[in-house]
Amino acid sequence: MSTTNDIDEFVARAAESGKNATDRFRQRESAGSETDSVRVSRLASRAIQAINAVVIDERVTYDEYNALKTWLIRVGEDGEWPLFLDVFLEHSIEQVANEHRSGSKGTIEGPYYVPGAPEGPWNGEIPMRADESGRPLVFQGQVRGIDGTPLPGAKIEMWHADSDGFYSQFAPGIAEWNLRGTFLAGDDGRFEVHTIQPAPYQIPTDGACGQLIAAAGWHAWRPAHLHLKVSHEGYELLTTQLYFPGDPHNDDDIAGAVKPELLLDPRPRASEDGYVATYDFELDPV
Ligand code: MBD
Ligand code: FE
Repeated sequence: MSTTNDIDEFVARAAESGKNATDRFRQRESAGSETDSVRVSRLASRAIQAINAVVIDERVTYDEYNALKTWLIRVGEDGEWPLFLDVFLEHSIEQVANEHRSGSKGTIEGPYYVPGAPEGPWNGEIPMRADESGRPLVFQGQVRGIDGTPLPGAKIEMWHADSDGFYSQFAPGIAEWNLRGTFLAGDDGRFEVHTIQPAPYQIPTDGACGQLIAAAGWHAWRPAHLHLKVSHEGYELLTTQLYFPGDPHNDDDIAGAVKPELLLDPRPRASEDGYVATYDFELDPV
């Protein structure tokens, strides 16, 4: 049952997630690389022209222009630039970056990756709370090259939301590495990870992104997903997400990051509660 307190708590914790993503991004990315001025000029000119074309086309008013200024200032104040960009732009960046691949499909990384999650086995179980709620999920498969060669020792980094839709290190009050782990494939390239089914994710509703979504009458949902980075020396790193069939938002993910190849096919487990989902990764050689 949802009470007002639950909703207040959700809003408070979700709001911090956007802001924390800005702090994390700053820690990870140094000042930003030098970009050649010809390229800067070309990209900046085209982006500015594209927005000017919308203004002329749509007869944008001073009231609307001032609303835009107010909103852009707020995106920065709320620390939601990484959230906004990863939700509305990263899918195109990823499309361009990965068009050449013939192996498994990638999709966006999103704002909540943290490098260096502790390495298991721990009997294949991702770090989780003793009373972690959610349906048990066994995620298994094999990592291969695109020619079918198994890749022993391939690294599988996995991170995902809990059954309330919160990510550790971004929403407060969750143990540091909860539902974040690094796993190594065996000699045959096979891996098995025990976790719980994540909940669908709602973009924080009380910050600047939420304000835009509400003002536009959009919904704020991403379908439930597992985030993965799969890597092996000599192969291109694969950053991807996997989704669950039947999720109402698989067809209208606000982040535009679902692809048909990324849907799992979970089966009920024979003797225990929960599901098994099998997914094989094929990595492109560098
Ligand atoms: C997420 O969990 C996510 O994966 C993306 C892309 C954006 C916001 C939240
Ligand atoms: Fe996510």
